[in-house]
Amino acid sequence: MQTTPKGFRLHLGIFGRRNVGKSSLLNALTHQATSIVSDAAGTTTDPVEKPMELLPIGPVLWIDTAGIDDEGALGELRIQKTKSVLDRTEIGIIVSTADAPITQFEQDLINAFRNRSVPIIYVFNKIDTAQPRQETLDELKELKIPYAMTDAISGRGIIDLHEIILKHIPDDFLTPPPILVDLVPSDSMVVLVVPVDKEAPKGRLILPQVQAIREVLDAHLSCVVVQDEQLSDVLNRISPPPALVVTDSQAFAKVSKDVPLSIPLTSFSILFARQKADLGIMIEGAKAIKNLKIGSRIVIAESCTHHPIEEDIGTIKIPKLLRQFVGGELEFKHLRGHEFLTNDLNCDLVIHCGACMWNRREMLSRIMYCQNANIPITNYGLAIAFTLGIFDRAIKPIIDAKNYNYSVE
Ligand SMILES: Nc1nc2c(ncn2[C@@H]2O[C@H](COP(=O)(O)OP(=O)(O)OP(=O)(O)O)[C@@H](O)[C@H]2O)c(=O)[nH]1
Ligand code: SF4
Ligand SMILES: [Mg+2]
Repeated sequence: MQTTPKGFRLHLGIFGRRNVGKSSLLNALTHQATSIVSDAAGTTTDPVEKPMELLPIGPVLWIDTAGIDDEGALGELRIQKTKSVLDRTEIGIIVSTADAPITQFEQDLINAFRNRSVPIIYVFNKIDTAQPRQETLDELKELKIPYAMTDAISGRGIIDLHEIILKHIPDDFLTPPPILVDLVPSDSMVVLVVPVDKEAPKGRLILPQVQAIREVLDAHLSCVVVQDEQLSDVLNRISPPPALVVTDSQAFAKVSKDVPLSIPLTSFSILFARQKADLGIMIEGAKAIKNLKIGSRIVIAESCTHHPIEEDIGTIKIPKLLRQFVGGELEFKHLRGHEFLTNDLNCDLVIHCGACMWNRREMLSRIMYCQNANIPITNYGLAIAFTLGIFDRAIKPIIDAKNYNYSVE
């Protein structure tokens, strides 16, 4: 249970002013002393994550945040960390003390979630000490925000809160967009090209490859998994030809030569732009590569902080392809992990990894930041396909299925 990757867990973020009982609420919800509680305001400084199984929906990730109504240098850092949790939250739980009004602080949280189409649940905590004001309840009714009343110490109201949470699970968590099975006929076979080079993890496959195989099996389709060296030989032996070939983007150049034009071809990374992000926007982002000039600024963002598998795709291969494409030097900035420089995205293009370890919400938040700043964003696979001149071919299987436009809500 604990090994379910975070990206598959429903992210439930707990937000609110300092000392309102956020950590106590997390402990009551998880029935464990997960987060440190004290009567000193500002006890939680870094986000506290707790993976758990929440019946009947399955794996979730609770995230307790630092109260962000404080000020000063340390406060700034906390604010950034809490905001980065907000970007990946799929249900926003806003906690306040029972008799407190909705101030600008809570309203800002409400607005941030609303801008992301993230369901909100309001929690009046410490109801053992006071009752919510009628005007606050009326305000929430007006805003159509459900609420629970809790005493996090005795556990009163926690079951009600669970029930409200269950009623507000986002649809795309319950029914995530498919990876590839909707792109091929129901009785078909697909070929997955998985190079096993020195960057591949020892003794295992990476998450997108495993997920694709699992989805094929769940749909009762079949697939052949090959390395790029064996691809030509395997294609010669398969009859009728496969309905689709999916390759690791790093092998795109060779694979696109080996796969006859009559066989649809795409990459894992492009499929994940659809599943984990918004393919329509990422396609437009890739097209912005043609506007790059010598000296253009490019942000290359990777979700993982340490990433031996694709390390040189972001730092070496993509920069090299782009330099060749524009015929000169470019300025690169590399970002890793959750911290996305929301107010320092001073660049002409963002190229993101496939974000396979993350939930879709976080990528949609990043897309939102880029759109607000008027900066095109694309991903590794699309950028590679574009610079290699095989872009139209690589996106065609998805365009043809007319099922690609998962837009940012
Ligand atoms: N009476 C009462 N006290 C509570 C309740 N929930 C939390 N407390 C107390 O309120 C104080 C703050 O609780 P925390 O859970 O640390 O609050 P927090 O919101 O996480 O605070 P920060 O991490 O500082 O932002 C502690 O002394 C708790 O014991 C409640 O429902 N009723
Ligand atoms: S860096 Fe991105 S694509 Fe690579 S494993 Fe991490 S989340 Fe997946
Ligand atoms: Mg706390």
